[in-house]
Amino acid sequence: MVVRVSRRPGHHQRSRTMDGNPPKFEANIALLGAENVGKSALTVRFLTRRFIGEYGDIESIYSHCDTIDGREICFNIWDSVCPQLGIADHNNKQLQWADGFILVYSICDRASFTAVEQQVQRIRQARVSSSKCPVSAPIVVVGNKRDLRHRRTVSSEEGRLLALAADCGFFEISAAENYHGVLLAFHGLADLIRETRALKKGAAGIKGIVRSVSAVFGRRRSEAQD
Ligand SMILES: Nc1nc2c(ncn2[C@@H]2O[C@H](COP(=O)(O)OP(=O)(O)OP(=O)(O)O)[C@@H](O)[C@H]2O)c(=O)[nH]1
Ligand SMILES: [Mg+2]
Repeated sequence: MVVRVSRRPGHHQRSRTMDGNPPKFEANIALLGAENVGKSALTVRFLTRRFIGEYGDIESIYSHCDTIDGREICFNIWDSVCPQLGIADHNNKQLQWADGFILVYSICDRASFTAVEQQVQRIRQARVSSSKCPVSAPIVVVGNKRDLRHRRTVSSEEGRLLALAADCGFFEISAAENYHGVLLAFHGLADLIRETRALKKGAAGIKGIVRSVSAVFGRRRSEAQD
């Protein structure tokens, strides 16, 4: 397995805003899914707007900056290679690293849908058991290869229901046919990551207030006893 960090030309110039401040938002996104579902096709489409056709099997982490609603956002995208999914250590590394996940299946490959169902459970369980904060990492489920709907074995409803049941975003797209759907999936995940961070911050804020209030009242109580 090779993990290579590659940066797009111009990334360094764009990693700072015009007024010299660091980027407002940065997110680590891991793409997971069975073999041949189009993880690399999705990644390359998002990075270059192009569909090349064949992608090889190099596992990579790419950095990419973009502007959403006038705000700069930087993505680090881990395009994983399928066989690594079964290796616990590797999986854990990805779970620790990622702020959010894009889980990809092919609408023509039922086994790849089953793999996504299992991956959703794994991510939910890992985060709940390991994190002090009960907010789980956001997930977007992507049914790819929509252009091959005549060979479909997974209905749109099944994809939507899985996402609904596990509180994930859902998109059915074709990396081969167009860029827009791919863009929506990445930006949809960015929105969810932003919401999750706000929730965590809110929870930490409330904990902080409770701690301060307890400290003040604890002090008053001990002063009253003196
Ligand atoms: N028709 C069609 N083919 C696609 C689409 N996306 C990817 N493919 C093709 O599916 C094959 C696998 O695509 P990859 O992007 O390499 O899949 P992957 O999930 O990265 O595969 P591994 O890295 O081997 O796990 C390639 O031949 C792609 O051209 C799509 O939306 N429609
Ligand atoms: Mg690949």
